[in-house]
Amino acid sequence: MKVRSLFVTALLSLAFAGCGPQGEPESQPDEVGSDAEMLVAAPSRLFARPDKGFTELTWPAVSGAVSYRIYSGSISGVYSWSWTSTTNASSDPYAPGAPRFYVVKAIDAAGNFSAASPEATATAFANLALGKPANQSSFWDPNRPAGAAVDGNVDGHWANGSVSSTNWECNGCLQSWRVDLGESSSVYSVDVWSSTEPNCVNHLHNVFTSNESTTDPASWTKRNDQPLASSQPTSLDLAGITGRHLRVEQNTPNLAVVLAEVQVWGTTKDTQAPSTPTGFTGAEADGPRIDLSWNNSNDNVGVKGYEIDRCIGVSCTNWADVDFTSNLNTTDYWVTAGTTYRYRLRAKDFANKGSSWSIITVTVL
Ligand SMILES: [Ca+2]
Ligand SMILES: [Ca+2]
Repeated sequence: MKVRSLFVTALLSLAFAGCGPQGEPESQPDEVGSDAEMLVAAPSRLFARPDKGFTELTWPAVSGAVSYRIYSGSISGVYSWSWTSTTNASSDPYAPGAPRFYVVKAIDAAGNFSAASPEATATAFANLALGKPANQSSFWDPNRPAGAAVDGNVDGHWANGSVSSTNWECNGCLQSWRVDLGESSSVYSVDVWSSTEPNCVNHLHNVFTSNESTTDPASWTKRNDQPLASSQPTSLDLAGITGRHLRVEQNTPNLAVVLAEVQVWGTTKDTQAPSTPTGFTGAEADGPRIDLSWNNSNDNVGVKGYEIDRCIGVSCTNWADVDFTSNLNTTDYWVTAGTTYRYRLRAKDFANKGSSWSIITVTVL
């Protein structure tokens, strides 16, 4: 029985697992002893969403469940760790930067376990800048090196030794700081921690990235032209750009770049598009309206959401936006009786790569 062999695999893996930050070795013979007691339904879906150093897991609540057991591992179908959640959401801070695979089971009041949910996978974003080679346009003193902004310490107090600083004066130039991530990477967001010294807060900085092996400022792409926020850190959403180098630059001549820490959240370059969503259906309902639903796609890093377009006519191609959602359904209320609509659906990952389209046609009677 497929479910049973999954349980046995999980238990064998758990028995030989080492230590970890959240998962705990399974010690109760719960699943094996309850294989005839599938009284509670399995979670119908599992969503794994990558974030900064962890993965967020959510699933539809199961009627009759009092808690849930989440299983994770680095190989599809083999789960090395498990832990319990009393709600239908949990997060996994384990192994950022590498794919993790998950299933979840519901547990009822009598301690019976359900079968496993469908498997989900995600790669949590890692801080790609941590400990990487950094440089700056000038140096204030040996105790404020460029590397202090990638040492893993966000302490912004000048005296505590974890802040980088350029000089101030430079004949009217714009001082800058930069880091080399070592390889072309998929970058999703950047957190810039300013120094917290009163004369350093709210300095204006710009952030540039480059995928080229060059330090020529003119060839880099500016990613923001706004002052960094006064709150810590300033977070920039880079929507899965490809980049290797990142530069933080003053926009005022003769002011220093003073940085407590720069965190570049991403993964190795993501070249794999999500799988095409299956089970795309559209049902006409009173209103009139069309209810659209589909099954989830998978991706090596994570599915950010689903793009839905429509056009009018059986063979139309002039697509217009309907929705972009991380849910597995949406409703089109802007429909007219006697009209045929064509819908297309695709998954997009965090690097903005799209799956192939699924296309259906729905007629409103
Ligand atoms: Ca630091
Ligand atoms: Ca991908």
